[in-house]
Amino acid sequence: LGSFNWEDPLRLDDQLTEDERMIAQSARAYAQGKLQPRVTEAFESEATDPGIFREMGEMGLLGITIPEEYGGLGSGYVSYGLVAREIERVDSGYRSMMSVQSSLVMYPIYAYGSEEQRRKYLPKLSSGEWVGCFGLTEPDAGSDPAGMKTRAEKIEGGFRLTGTKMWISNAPIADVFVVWAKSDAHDGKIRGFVLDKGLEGLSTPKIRNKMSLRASITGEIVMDGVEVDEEALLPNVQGLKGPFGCLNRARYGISWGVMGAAEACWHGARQYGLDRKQFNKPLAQTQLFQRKLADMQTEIALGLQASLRVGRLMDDASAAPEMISIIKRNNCGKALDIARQSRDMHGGNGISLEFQVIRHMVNLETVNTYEGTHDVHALILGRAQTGLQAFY
Ligand code: TGC
Ligand code: FAD
Repeated sequence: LGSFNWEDPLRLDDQLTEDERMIAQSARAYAQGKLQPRVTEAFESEATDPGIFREMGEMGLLGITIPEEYGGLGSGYVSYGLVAREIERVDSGYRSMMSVQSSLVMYPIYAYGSEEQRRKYLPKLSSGEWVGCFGLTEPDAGSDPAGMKTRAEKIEGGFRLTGTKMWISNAPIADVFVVWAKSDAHDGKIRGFVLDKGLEGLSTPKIRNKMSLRASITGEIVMDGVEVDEEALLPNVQGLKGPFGCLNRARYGISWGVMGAAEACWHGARQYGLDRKQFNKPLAQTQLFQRKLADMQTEIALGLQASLRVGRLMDDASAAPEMISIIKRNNCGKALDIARQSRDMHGGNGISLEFQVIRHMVNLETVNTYEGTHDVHALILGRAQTGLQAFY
Protein backbone atom coordinates (compact mmCIF):
# COMPACT_ATOMS: atom_id res chain seq x y z
CA LEU A 1 0.00 0.00 0.00
CA GLY A 2 1.15 3.55 -0.75
CA SER A 3 1.76 6.38 1.67
CA PHE A 4 -0.64 9.25 2.29
CA ASN A 5 0.34 12.91 2.14
CA TRP A 6 -2.48 15.00 3.65
CA GLU A 7 -1.52 18.04 1.53
CA ASP A 8 -1.56 16.11 -1.76
CA PRO A 9 -3.98 13.28 -0.98
CA LEU A 10 -4.46 11.94 -4.51
CA ARG A 11 -0.82 12.58 -5.47
CA LEU A 12 -1.40 15.21 -8.10
CA ASP A 13 2.32 15.85 -8.09
CA ASP A 14 3.07 12.33 -9.40
CA GLN A 15 0.91 13.04 -12.45
CA LEU A 16 2.94 16.06 -13.57
CA THR A 17 5.94 16.13 -15.89
CA GLU A 18 9.29 17.36 -14.64
CA ASP A 19 8.83 20.62 -16.59
CA GLU A 20 5.37 21.21 -15.12
CA ARG A 21 6.71 20.64 -11.61
CA MET A 22 9.52 23.11 -12.17
CA ILE A 23 7.19 25.80 -13.54
CA ALA A 24 4.86 25.33 -10.56
CA GLN A 25 7.76 25.51 -8.12
CA SER A 26 9.14 28.69 -9.59
CA ALA A 27 5.66 30.28 -9.64
CA ARG A 28 5.22 29.31 -5.99
CA ALA A 29 8.61 30.77 -5.03
CA TYR A 30 7.71 34.05 -6.77
CA ALA A 31 4.18 34.19 -5.36
CA GLN A 32 5.18 33.42 -1.78
CA GLY A 33 8.39 35.47 -1.87
CA LYS A 34 7.24 38.57 -3.73
CA LEU A 35 3.44 38.75 -3.75
CA GLN A 36 2.45 37.40 -0.34
CA PRO A 37 4.38 40.08 1.61
CA ARG A 38 2.60 42.88 -0.32
CA VAL A 39 -0.95 41.62 -0.61
CA THR A 40 -2.53 42.82 2.63
CA GLU A 41 -1.38 46.39 2.06
CA ALA A 42 -2.46 46.28 -1.61
CA PHE A 43 -5.90 44.96 -0.68
CA GLU A 44 -6.34 47.41 2.17
CA SER A 45 -5.36 50.46 0.13
CA GLU A 46 -7.04 49.22 -3.08
CA ALA A 47 -3.77 49.74 -4.95
CA THR A 48 -2.50 47.81 -7.97
CA ASP A 49 1.23 47.88 -8.63
CA PRO A 50 1.79 47.77 -12.42
CA GLY A 51 5.35 46.62 -11.65
CA ILE A 52 3.85 43.21 -10.89
CA PHE A 53 3.27 42.67 -14.63
CA ARG A 54 6.98 43.21 -15.29
CA GLU A 55 7.93 40.87 -12.46
CA MET A 56 5.60 38.20 -13.82
CA GLY A 57 6.99 38.81 -17.30
CA GLU A 58 10.55 38.32 -16.09
CA MET A 59 9.50 35.06 -14.42
CA GLY A 60 7.96 33.87 -17.72
CA LEU A 61 4.47 33.74 -16.21
CA LEU A 62 2.69 35.77 -18.93
CA GLY A 63 1.59 33.95 -22.07
CA ILE A 64 2.78 30.54 -20.92
CA THR A 65 1.02 28.79 -23.82
CA ILE A 66 2.14 31.30 -26.48
CA PRO A 67 5.03 30.06 -28.70
CA GLU A 68 8.53 31.20 -27.79
CA GLU A 69 9.03 33.11 -31.05
CA TYR A 70 6.47 35.65 -29.78
CA GLY A 71 8.00 35.85 -26.31
CA GLY A 72 5.83 33.16 -24.66
CA LEU A 73 6.99 30.04 -22.86
CA GLY A 74 5.59 27.58 -25.42
CA SER A 75 4.34 25.41 -22.58
CA GLY A 76 0.99 23.66 -22.10
CA TYR A 77 -2.33 24.29 -20.37
CA VAL A 78 -1.47 22.15 -17.36
CA SER A 79 1.51 24.44 -16.69
CA TYR A 80 -0.74 27.47 -17.12
CA GLY A 81 -3.21 26.01 -14.60
CA LEU A 82 -0.48 25.22 -12.08
CA VAL A 83 0.75 28.82 -12.25
CA ALA A 84 -2.80 30.15 -11.75
CA ARG A 85 -3.10 27.93 -8.66
CA GLU A 86 0.13 29.32 -7.17
CA ILE A 87 -0.71 32.96 -7.85
CA GLU A 88 -4.28 32.65 -6.57
CA ARG A 89 -3.02 30.89 -3.43
CA VAL A 90 -1.92 34.45 -2.60
CA ASP A 91 -4.81 36.45 -4.09
CA SER A 92 -7.48 36.07 -6.78
CA GLY A 93 -6.77 39.64 -7.91
CA TYR A 94 -3.16 38.84 -8.79
CA ARG A 95 -4.30 35.77 -10.71
CA SER A 96 -6.86 37.95 -12.48
CA MET A 97 -4.13 40.34 -13.64
CA MET A 98 -2.14 37.40 -14.98
CA SER A 99 -4.99 35.54 -16.63
CA VAL A 100 -6.47 38.58 -18.38
CA GLN A 101 -3.05 39.35 -19.85
CA SER A 102 -2.42 35.74 -20.93
CA SER A 103 -5.79 34.30 -21.94
CA LEU A 104 -7.85 37.34 -22.81
CA VAL A 105 -5.29 39.62 -24.47
CA MET A 106 -2.30 37.60 -25.69
CA TYR A 107 -4.36 34.61 -26.75
CA PRO A 108 -6.77 36.49 -29.09
CA ILE A 109 -3.91 38.46 -30.63
CA TYR A 110 -2.07 35.19 -31.22
CA ALA A 111 -5.07 33.15 -32.38
CA TYR A 112 -7.05 35.76 -34.34
CA GLY A 113 -4.45 38.43 -35.12
CA SER A 114 -2.36 39.19 -38.19
CA GLU A 115 1.37 38.48 -38.19
CA GLU A 116 1.98 42.24 -37.77
CA GLN A 117 -0.31 42.37 -34.73
CA ARG A 118 1.45 39.36 -33.20
CA ARG A 119 4.88 40.92 -33.68
CA LYS A 120 3.79 44.34 -32.48
CA TYR A 121 2.02 43.27 -29.30
CA LEU A 122 2.98 39.83 -28.02
CA PRO A 123 6.63 40.34 -26.99
CA LYS A 124 5.82 43.48 -24.97
CA LEU A 125 2.77 41.87 -23.36
CA SER A 126 4.78 38.79 -22.46
CA SER A 127 7.54 40.85 -20.83
CA GLY A 128 4.91 42.83 -18.92
CA GLU A 129 6.18 46.09 -20.42
CA TRP A 130 2.63 46.57 -21.72
CA VAL A 131 -0.50 45.78 -19.73
CA GLY A 132 -3.57 44.47 -21.55
CA CYS A 133 -7.30 44.37 -20.87
CA PHE A 134 -10.35 42.69 -22.42
CA GLY A 135 -13.63 44.51 -22.94
CA LEU A 136 -16.70 42.35 -23.46
CA THR A 137 -19.12 43.21 -20.62
CA GLU A 138 -21.22 46.37 -20.82
CA PRO A 139 -23.51 48.11 -18.33
CA ASP A 140 -26.54 46.45 -19.99
CA ALA A 141 -24.89 43.26 -21.30
CA GLY A 142 -23.22 40.97 -18.76
CA SER A 143 -24.36 37.34 -18.90
CA ASP A 144 -25.80 38.08 -22.33
CA PRO A 145 -22.89 39.57 -24.28
CA ALA A 146 -24.83 39.18 -27.55
CA GLY A 147 -26.85 42.16 -26.29
CA MET A 148 -23.84 44.50 -26.49
CA LYS A 149 -24.42 48.04 -27.74
CA THR A 150 -20.87 48.97 -28.70
CA ARG A 151 -20.69 49.67 -32.43
CA ALA A 152 -17.89 49.78 -34.98
CA GLU A 153 -18.80 52.04 -37.85
CA LYS A 154 -16.83 51.89 -41.12
CA ILE A 155 -14.97 55.08 -41.99
CA GLU A 156 -12.37 55.71 -44.66
CA GLY A 157 -9.26 53.72 -43.84
CA GLY A 158 -10.64 52.26 -40.62
CA PHE A 159 -13.40 52.19 -38.03
CA ARG A 160 -15.07 54.46 -35.48
CA LEU A 161 -15.91 52.77 -32.17
CA THR A 162 -18.63 53.98 -29.84
CA GLY A 163 -19.79 52.35 -26.60
CA THR A 164 -18.96 51.62 -22.97
CA LYS A 165 -17.45 48.50 -21.46
CA MET A 166 -17.99 47.90 -17.75
CA TRP A 167 -16.15 45.98 -15.03
CA ILE A 168 -12.93 45.65 -17.01
CA SER A 169 -9.92 44.22 -15.15
CA ASN A 170 -6.68 46.20 -15.67
CA ALA A 171 -8.44 48.88 -17.81
CA PRO A 172 -7.26 52.02 -15.98
CA ILE A 173 -3.59 51.01 -16.29
CA ALA A 174 -3.81 49.28 -19.68
CA ASP A 175 -1.67 50.03 -22.72
CA VAL A 176 -3.53 47.58 -24.99
CA PHE A 177 -7.30 47.07 -25.22
CA VAL A 178 -8.93 44.05 -26.86
CA VAL A 179 -12.54 45.18 -27.32
CA TRP A 180 -15.53 43.50 -28.93
CA ALA A 181 -18.08 45.47 -30.96
CA LYS A 182 -20.86 44.89 -33.48
CA SER A 183 -19.50 45.98 -36.84
CA ASP A 184 -21.79 47.53 -39.43
CA ALA A 185 -19.28 46.63 -42.15
CA HIS A 186 -19.67 42.93 -41.24
CA ASP A 187 -23.48 42.58 -41.15
CA GLY A 188 -23.59 43.64 -37.49
CA LYS A 189 -21.43 40.66 -36.47
CA ILE A 190 -19.26 40.87 -33.36
CA ARG A 191 -15.63 41.65 -34.24
CA GLY A 192 -12.53 42.15 -32.11
CA PHE A 193 -10.36 45.29 -32.21
CA VAL A 194 -6.99 46.02 -30.63
CA LEU A 195 -6.69 49.60 -29.40
CA ASP A 196 -3.66 51.44 -28.09
CA LYS A 197 -3.69 53.71 -25.07
CA GLY A 198 -3.96 57.42 -25.75
CA LEU A 199 -6.41 57.36 -28.67
CA GLU A 200 -8.71 60.36 -28.83
CA GLY A 201 -12.09 59.61 -27.27
CA LEU A 202 -10.78 56.64 -25.22
CA SER A 203 -10.98 56.90 -21.43
CA THR A 204 -10.83 54.37 -18.60
CA PRO A 205 -12.35 55.58 -15.33
CA LYS A 206 -11.52 53.45 -12.31
CA ILE A 207 -14.37 51.70 -10.48
CA ARG A 208 -13.96 52.60 -6.82
CA ASN A 209 -15.06 51.06 -3.51
CA LYS A 210 -15.01 47.43 -4.57
CA MET A 211 -15.18 45.16 -1.54
CA SER A 212 -13.68 42.28 -3.53
CA LEU A 213 -10.58 41.86 -5.72
CA ARG A 214 -9.20 45.10 -4.33
CA ALA A 215 -5.58 44.31 -5.32
CA SER A 216 -6.67 44.17 -8.98
CA ILE A 217 -7.73 47.44 -10.55
CA THR A 218 -11.05 47.46 -12.43
CA GLY A 219 -12.48 50.16 -14.69
CA GLU A 220 -14.68 51.11 -17.57
CA ILE A 221 -13.60 51.51 -21.18
CA VAL A 222 -15.44 54.50 -22.61
CA MET A 223 -15.17 54.82 -26.39
CA ASP A 224 -16.57 58.10 -27.58
CA GLY A 225 -16.14 57.88 -31.35
CA VAL A 226 -12.63 56.39 -31.15
CA GLU A 227 -11.11 56.21 -34.63
CA VAL A 228 -8.75 53.36 -35.45
CA ASP A 229 -7.21 52.25 -38.73
CA GLU A 230 -7.93 48.98 -40.53
CA GLU A 231 -5.00 47.28 -38.81
CA ALA A 232 -6.81 47.44 -35.46
CA LEU A 233 -9.32 44.77 -36.57
CA LEU A 234 -8.57 41.18 -35.52
CA PRO A 235 -8.91 39.65 -38.98
CA ASN A 236 -9.35 35.96 -38.26
CA VAL A 237 -12.54 35.60 -36.23
CA GLN A 238 -16.09 36.87 -36.18
CA GLY A 239 -19.10 36.25 -33.97
CA LEU A 240 -19.33 35.39 -30.28
CA LYS A 241 -17.00 32.45 -30.75
CA GLY A 242 -14.18 35.04 -30.81
CA PRO A 243 -14.54 36.21 -27.19
CA PHE A 244 -15.69 32.75 -26.09
CA GLY A 245 -12.53 31.15 -27.47
CA CYS A 246 -10.60 33.37 -25.05
CA LEU A 247 -13.01 32.77 -22.20
CA ASN A 248 -12.61 29.00 -22.52
CA ARG A 249 -8.94 29.41 -21.63
CA ALA A 250 -9.43 31.93 -18.85
CA ARG A 251 -12.27 29.90 -17.28
CA TYR A 252 -10.11 26.79 -17.35
CA GLY A 253 -7.28 28.70 -15.60
CA ILE A 254 -9.72 29.97 -12.99
CA SER A 255 -10.70 26.39 -12.15
CA TRP A 256 -7.10 25.79 -11.01
CA GLY A 257 -6.67 29.24 -9.51
CA VAL A 258 -9.60 29.00 -7.12
CA MET A 259 -8.30 25.67 -5.86
CA GLY A 260 -5.13 27.55 -4.83
CA ALA A 261 -7.22 30.08 -2.89
CA ALA A 262 -9.20 27.20 -1.35
CA GLU A 263 -5.97 25.44 -0.32
CA ALA A 264 -4.80 28.61 1.41
CA CYS A 265 -8.08 28.72 3.35
CA TRP A 266 -7.95 25.01 4.19
CA HIS A 267 -4.32 25.12 5.37
CA GLY A 268 -5.10 28.27 7.36
CA ALA A 269 -8.04 26.59 9.11
CA ARG A 270 -5.97 23.47 9.89
CA GLN A 271 -3.13 25.48 11.40
CA TYR A 272 -5.50 27.69 13.34
CA GLY A 273 -7.23 24.61 14.74
CA LEU A 274 -3.90 23.13 15.84
CA ASP A 275 -2.78 26.37 17.49
CA ARG A 276 -5.98 27.51 19.14
CA LYS A 277 -7.23 25.84 22.32
CA GLN A 278 -10.73 26.08 23.74
CA PHE A 279 -12.18 23.84 26.46
CA ASN A 280 -8.57 22.76 27.20
CA LYS A 281 -7.93 21.15 23.86
CA PRO A 282 -6.99 22.22 20.33
CA LEU A 283 -9.97 23.08 18.15
CA ALA A 284 -8.52 20.60 15.65
CA GLN A 285 -9.20 17.83 18.16
CA THR A 286 -12.95 18.26 17.89
CA GLN A 287 -15.06 16.13 15.58
CA LEU A 288 -16.83 19.07 13.93
CA PHE A 289 -13.54 20.75 13.08
CA GLN A 290 -12.05 17.56 11.62
CA ARG A 291 -15.11 16.89 9.53
CA LYS A 292 -14.83 20.35 7.98
CA LEU A 293 -11.14 19.79 7.25
CA ALA A 294 -11.94 16.42 5.66
CA ASP A 295 -14.60 18.02 3.45
CA MET A 296 -12.16 20.72 2.34
CA GLN A 297 -9.43 18.22 1.58
CA THR A 298 -11.83 16.04 -0.41
CA GLU A 299 -13.33 18.83 -2.51
CA ILE A 300 -9.94 20.32 -3.31
CA ALA A 301 -8.42 16.95 -4.24
CA LEU A 302 -11.36 16.17 -6.55
CA GLY A 303 -11.42 19.67 -8.04
CA LEU A 304 -7.72 19.57 -8.87
CA GLN A 305 -8.04 16.14 -10.49
CA ALA A 306 -10.88 17.43 -12.65
CA SER A 307 -8.86 20.46 -13.74
CA LEU A 308 -5.88 18.26 -14.51
CA ARG A 309 -8.03 15.99 -16.66
CA VAL A 310 -9.44 18.93 -18.65
CA GLY A 311 -5.96 20.45 -18.92
CA ARG A 312 -4.59 17.28 -20.47
CA LEU A 313 -7.49 17.33 -22.95
CA MET A 314 -6.77 20.99 -23.72
CA ASP A 315 -3.15 20.15 -24.41
CA ASP A 316 -4.52 17.49 -26.73
CA ALA A 317 -6.88 20.06 -28.36
CA SER A 318 -9.87 17.88 -27.45
CA ALA A 319 -11.53 19.63 -24.49
CA ALA A 320 -15.15 20.72 -24.97
CA PRO A 321 -16.45 24.06 -23.60
CA GLU A 322 -19.00 22.20 -21.45
CA MET A 323 -16.16 20.42 -19.63
CA ILE A 324 -14.76 23.84 -18.81
CA SER A 325 -18.18 24.93 -17.51
CA ILE A 326 -18.19 21.92 -15.15
CA ILE A 327 -14.81 22.73 -13.62
CA LYS A 328 -15.21 26.53 -13.56
CA ARG A 329 -18.60 26.25 -11.87
CA ASN A 330 -17.75 23.45 -9.47
CA ASN A 331 -14.37 24.71 -8.38
CA CYS A 332 -15.50 28.32 -7.86
CA GLY A 333 -18.56 27.25 -5.87
CA LYS A 334 -16.54 24.82 -3.75
CA ALA A 335 -13.73 27.32 -3.16
CA LEU A 336 -16.24 29.91 -2.00
CA ASP A 337 -17.84 27.41 0.42
CA ILE A 338 -14.40 26.46 1.74
CA ALA A 339 -13.42 30.10 2.26
CA ARG A 340 -16.66 30.78 4.15
CA GLN A 341 -16.13 27.69 6.35
CA SER A 342 -12.53 28.65 7.03
CA ARG A 343 -13.62 32.16 7.96
CA ASP A 344 -16.02 30.67 10.48
CA MET A 345 -13.40 28.26 11.87
CA HIS A 346 -11.11 31.23 12.60
CA GLY A 347 -13.76 32.71 14.90
CA GLY A 348 -13.45 36.46 15.43
CA ASN A 349 -9.93 36.42 14.00
CA GLY A 350 -11.48 35.25 10.76
CA ILE A 351 -12.73 38.72 9.98
CA SER A 352 -9.27 40.28 10.24
CA LEU A 353 -7.14 40.78 7.12
CA GLU A 354 -4.22 39.48 9.16
CA PHE A 355 -5.57 35.93 8.89
CA GLN A 356 -6.08 36.18 5.11
CA VAL A 357 -9.24 34.11 4.84
CA ILE A 358 -11.79 36.89 4.64
CA ARG A 359 -9.81 38.43 1.78
CA HIS A 360 -10.00 35.13 -0.11
CA MET A 361 -13.68 34.85 0.75
CA VAL A 362 -14.68 38.25 -0.62
CA ASN A 363 -12.42 37.79 -3.66
CA LEU A 364 -14.09 34.49 -4.50
CA GLU A 365 -17.47 36.23 -4.64
CA THR A 366 -16.20 37.95 -7.78
CA VAL A 367 -14.58 34.86 -9.23
CA ASN A 368 -17.83 32.94 -8.81
CA THR A 369 -19.53 35.72 -10.84
CA TYR A 370 -17.13 36.72 -13.59
CA GLU A 371 -16.35 34.63 -16.68
CA GLY A 372 -19.89 33.24 -16.56
CA THR A 373 -21.78 33.18 -13.26
CA HIS A 374 -22.33 29.95 -11.33
CA ASP A 375 -25.91 29.82 -12.63
CA VAL A 376 -25.02 30.68 -16.23
CA HIS A 377 -22.66 27.68 -16.30
CA ALA A 378 -25.50 25.55 -14.90
CA LEU A 379 -27.66 26.71 -17.82
CA ILE A 380 -24.90 25.87 -20.31
CA LEU A 381 -24.74 22.36 -18.82
CA GLY A 382 -28.53 22.07 -18.65
CA ARG A 383 -28.79 22.97 -22.33
CA ALA A 384 -26.11 20.44 -23.25
CA GLN A 385 -27.98 17.57 -21.60
CA THR A 386 -31.57 18.45 -22.46
CA GLY A 387 -31.17 20.19 -25.79
CA LEU A 388 -33.40 22.94 -24.38
CA GLN A 389 -32.00 26.41 -23.82
CA ALA A 390 -33.37 28.15 -20.72
CA PHE A 391 -31.60 31.51 -21.10
CA TYR A 392 -34.52 33.33 -22.68
P1 TGC B 1 -24.72 30.72 -28.10
O1 TGC B 1 -25.84 30.64 -29.07
O2 TGC B 1 -24.56 29.69 -27.07
O3 TGC B 1 -23.35 30.86 -28.91
C1 TGC B 1 -23.10 31.90 -29.84
C2 TGC B 1 -21.90 31.52 -30.68
O4 TGC B 1 -20.75 31.39 -29.82
C3 TGC B 1 -20.27 30.02 -29.88
N1 TGC B 1 -19.89 29.63 -28.52
C4 TGC B 1 -18.67 29.23 -28.20
N2 TGC B 1 -17.55 29.08 -28.93
C5 TGC B 1 -16.46 28.67 -28.30
N3 TGC B 1 -16.44 28.40 -26.97
C6 TGC B 1 -17.54 28.55 -26.20
N4 TGC B 1 -17.48 28.33 -24.88
C7 TGC B 1 -18.72 28.98 -26.81
N5 TGC B 1 -19.97 29.25 -26.36
C8 TGC B 1 -20.68 29.63 -27.42
C9 TGC B 1 -21.43 29.21 -30.39
O5 TGC B 1 -20.98 28.03 -31.01
C10 TGC B 1 -22.05 30.16 -31.36
O6 TGC B 1 -21.27 30.18 -32.54
P2 TGC B 1 -21.94 30.38 -33.99
O7 TGC B 1 -20.79 30.30 -34.93
O8 TGC B 1 -22.93 29.27 -34.13
O9 TGC B 1 -22.60 31.73 -33.95
O10 TGC B 1 -24.80 32.16 -27.45
P3 TGC B 1 -25.81 32.74 -26.45
O11 TGC B 1 -25.98 34.19 -26.81
O12 TGC B 1 -27.03 31.89 -26.32
O13 TGC B 1 -24.89 32.66 -25.13
C11 TGC B 1 -25.36 32.25 -23.95
C12 TGC B 1 -24.25 32.08 -22.90
C13 TGC B 1 -24.90 32.26 -21.57
C14 TGC B 1 -23.68 30.70 -23.01
C15 TGC B 1 -23.07 33.01 -23.02
O14 TGC B 1 -23.43 34.23 -23.50
C16 TGC B 1 -22.21 33.13 -21.75
O15 TGC B 1 -21.33 32.31 -21.50
N6 TGC B 1 -22.36 34.22 -20.93
C17 TGC B 1 -21.47 34.55 -19.88
C18 TGC B 1 -20.70 35.80 -20.25
C19 TGC B 1 -19.30 35.80 -19.76
O16 TGC B 1 -18.70 34.79 -19.45
N7 TGC B 1 -18.69 36.98 -19.73
C20 TGC B 1 -17.33 37.08 -19.34
C21 TGC B 1 -16.80 38.48 -19.55
S1 TGC B 1 -15.02 38.54 -19.47
C22 TGC B 1 -14.67 38.42 -17.83
O17 TGC B 1 -15.48 38.21 -17.01
C23 TGC B 1 -13.25 38.54 -17.50
S2 TGC B 1 -12.90 38.55 -15.83
C24 TGC B 1 -11.29 38.08 -15.96
C25 TGC B 1 -10.45 38.25 -14.79
O18 TGC B 1 -10.34 39.36 -14.25
O19 TGC B 1 -9.79 37.23 -14.47
P1 FAD C 1 -26.05 39.76 -14.79
O1 FAD C 1 -25.83 39.11 -16.09
O2 FAD C 1 -26.97 40.92 -14.74
O3 FAD C 1 -26.53 38.66 -13.75
C1 FAD C 1 -27.13 38.97 -12.48
C2 FAD C 1 -27.69 37.68 -11.88
O4 FAD C 1 -28.69 37.13 -12.74
C3 FAD C 1 -26.63 36.57 -11.73
O5 FAD C 1 -26.90 35.85 -10.56
C4 FAD C 1 -26.88 35.68 -12.93
O6 FAD C 1 -26.48 34.32 -12.70
C5 FAD C 1 -28.39 35.80 -13.08
N1 FAD C 1 -28.83 35.52 -14.45
C6 FAD C 1 -28.48 36.17 -15.60
N2 FAD C 1 -29.11 35.64 -16.66
C7 FAD C 1 -29.88 34.62 -16.18
C8 FAD C 1 -30.78 33.69 -16.78
N3 FAD C 1 -31.00 33.66 -18.11
N4 FAD C 1 -31.39 32.80 -15.98
C9 FAD C 1 -31.17 32.78 -14.64
N5 FAD C 1 -30.34 33.65 -14.01
C10 FAD C 1 -29.71 34.56 -14.78
N6 FAD C 1 -15.92 41.55 -17.94
C11 FAD C 1 -15.11 41.76 -19.04
O7 FAD C 1 -15.56 41.80 -20.17
N7 FAD C 1 -13.76 41.92 -18.85
C12 FAD C 1 -13.17 41.91 -17.62
O8 FAD C 1 -11.94 42.04 -17.53
C13 FAD C 1 -14.02 41.73 -16.49
N8 FAD C 1 -13.48 41.79 -15.22
C14 FAD C 1 -14.32 41.80 -14.14
C15 FAD C 1 -13.80 42.08 -12.86
C16 FAD C 1 -14.65 42.18 -11.77
C17 FAD C 1 -14.09 42.55 -10.43
C18 FAD C 1 -16.04 41.91 -11.93
C19 FAD C 1 -16.97 41.98 -10.75
C20 FAD C 1 -16.55 41.61 -13.17
C21 FAD C 1 -15.71 41.58 -14.29
N9 FAD C 1 -16.24 41.38 -15.59
C22 FAD C 1 -15.40 41.55 -16.69
C23 FAD C 1 -17.67 41.29 -15.79
C24 FAD C 1 -18.27 39.91 -15.51
O9 FAD C 1 -17.94 39.00 -16.51
C25 FAD C 1 -19.78 40.07 -15.35
O10 FAD C 1 -20.00 40.73 -14.12
C26 FAD C 1 -20.49 38.73 -15.39
O11 FAD C 1 -20.42 38.15 -16.67
C27 FAD C 1 -21.98 38.85 -14.96
O12 FAD C 1 -22.62 39.87 -15.64
P2 FAD C 1 -23.46 40.97 -14.82
O13 FAD C 1 -22.59 41.49 -13.74
O14 FAD C 1 -24.00 41.94 -15.81
O15 FAD C 1 -24.64 40.18 -14.14
